[in-house]
Amino acid sequence: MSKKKEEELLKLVSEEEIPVHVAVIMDGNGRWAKNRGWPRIAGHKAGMDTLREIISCADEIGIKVMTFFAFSTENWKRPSWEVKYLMKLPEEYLQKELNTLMEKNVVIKAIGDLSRLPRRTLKAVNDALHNTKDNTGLVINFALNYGGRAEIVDAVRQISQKVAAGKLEPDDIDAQVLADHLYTGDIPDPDLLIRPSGELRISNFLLWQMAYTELWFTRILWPDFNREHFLRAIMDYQRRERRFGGIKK
Ligand code: V0D
Repeated sequence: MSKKKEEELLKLVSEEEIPVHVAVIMDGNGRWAKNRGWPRIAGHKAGMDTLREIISCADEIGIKVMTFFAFSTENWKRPSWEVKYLMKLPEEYLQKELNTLMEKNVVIKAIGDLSRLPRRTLKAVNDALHNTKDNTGLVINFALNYGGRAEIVDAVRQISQKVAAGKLEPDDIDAQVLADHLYTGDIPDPDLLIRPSGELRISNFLLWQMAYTELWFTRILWPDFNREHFLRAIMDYQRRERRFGGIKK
């Protein structure tokens, strides 16, 4: 995008109504590569450049939390060579980006069943969590081996164990107790979900947390998604907020 166009768009984004938490399904990488006659892997690689661009834009406009759906519990069904390649990406990304992310004061977090990730992947992610835990800036939350139903099932299991052990009364279980047992911990619910690539579904992402989230879809594929699209999504979100602003709260 041209510098001028970006400045124009930035002026249209209200500084007062920036969403706190934006969730993104990074979808369409394989199709983007296929359209060019390239291997799917090339799409994932291009998707990583988009990730970098969107994180820097989110940081600039003052978003507090970005959650990126990087790998779902269903993605294990993909060909083993693709899964193997995907599992190298956290390490590759962090090797390239960790310095910049530290300069930006970014906190890296992860949600999902991390115990099932390959050892090297888990080590790279754990090191990043550790190295950024005392930062105070933008939180980048990666959903890895994440599934919304599995997360709720996990929470119910933990709560049941507390009940069985006499540590919790069934009558004391409410929405807050359930939310407290999800992977998202103290991360606020997303205000906005962005899903590129033309699919109009939630696909088992943050099921509980998205009860009131504004949904924004585009047919643009993730590797083609850029700051301009991102700022438009934020502007649309702000328009919706204003329209209902009078009767909300
Ligand atoms: C592929 C496009 C960064 C979407 C982006 C294992 C699909 C590139 C990470 C990453 C993936 C994860 C954790 C972390 C740091 C970086 C990543 C996966 C796929 C799945 F702490 N990109 N990325 N993880 N892609």
